[in-house]
Amino acid sequence: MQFVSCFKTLCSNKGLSTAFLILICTSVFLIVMVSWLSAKIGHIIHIDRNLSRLMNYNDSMSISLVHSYKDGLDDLVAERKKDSNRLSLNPCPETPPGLVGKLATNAPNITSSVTNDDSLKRVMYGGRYSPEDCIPRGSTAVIIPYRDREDHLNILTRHLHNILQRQQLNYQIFAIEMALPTQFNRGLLANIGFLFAKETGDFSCFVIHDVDAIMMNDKNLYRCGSQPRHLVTGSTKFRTGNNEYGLPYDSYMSGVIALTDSQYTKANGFSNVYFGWGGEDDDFNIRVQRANMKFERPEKEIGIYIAIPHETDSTNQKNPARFGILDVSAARQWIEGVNSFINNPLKIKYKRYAIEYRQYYTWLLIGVNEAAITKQYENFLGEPFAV
Ligand code: BGN
Repeated sequence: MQFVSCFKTLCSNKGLSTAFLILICTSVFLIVMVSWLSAKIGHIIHIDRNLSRLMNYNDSMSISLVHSYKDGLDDLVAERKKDSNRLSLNPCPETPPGLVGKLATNAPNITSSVTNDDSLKRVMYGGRYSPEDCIPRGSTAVIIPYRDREDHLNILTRHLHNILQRQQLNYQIFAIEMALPTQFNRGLLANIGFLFAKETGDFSCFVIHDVDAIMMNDKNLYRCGSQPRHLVTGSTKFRTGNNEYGLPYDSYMSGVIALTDSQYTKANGFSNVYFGWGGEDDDFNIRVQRANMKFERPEKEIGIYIAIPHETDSTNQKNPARFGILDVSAARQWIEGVNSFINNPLKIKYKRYAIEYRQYYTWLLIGVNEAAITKQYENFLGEPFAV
């Protein structure tokens, strides 16, 4: 009662009611400001925590640039929300229902950089996707080591988003670029990409993917198996006579491969000492065999790829030392590989110059010192190298 009479007095007095109004407005303003600020501070703390997690990962690396990190985190939150909604969903079917099989060579994603495809609208920043209507059977990290081929990367990533969504996969695409002036080193970038992907998410399958390999049959599922998988049964890169899709030799295990964490780790990943073109893939195949595993391929008509034609890259010259390096592959297998970036007396130093959560892929720019690495392993590089 006392409160009501007090209110009446306030309203009847013009000066007092203005003061009362100002008081209410200020309080509302303060409440809004405090909630906004605490949300903002929460976000900043969230970013800091994640950054320090990245920075502690390897004491020999440093981050000089970190872009779009906030966007990545926003998506992550959205993803988590989706996850909790998904709990009431059924697992995705063993065979995804929307697959069409062999693709037409003139499919738009293959020939140009499509921007209005519906699948692209569903991609989350950093090139991530998770099916909305079923629980995916595992999740795949696609790792693309490359340099200076943005045009190919744009075609490939758009194409992959289109197909991997039809395959009902939970996936993220990582593009791992080697900074100049070092010669390109595909094996080393694959290892760093593998470790980065493991740090980023919980992946059950890791696909190491050439930047110019365009999958031509969507039944080629980007999932792992009980053995490492070579997903290429033929490519236009190795066209022979009337055979549109060929392989250069039977033990060729390159282009696109899929391994679980334990398969990749058991082989100790790729060798890190192949700078320039050639050899690292043959070495990896031998590593897999020495670790008592064997690559398997899908059926012939399923593993077909178009290779995007390109000029020879001046910073990926044929490596004349590759024959000698391959000769002593066995001596190096357990002393250098993916373990070179974790706990190893002969740890390889590298720098993460940049991490960007781009629209269609997560981009990592890596710097290494070629001379230092070569010196580090000089006794394990075979004869011709010494010449
Ligand atoms: C091979 C290369 C592979 C390459 C294929 C297909 C070597 C090692 C020689 C000891 N291997 O000749 O790296 O993927 O051609 O182009 O050079």
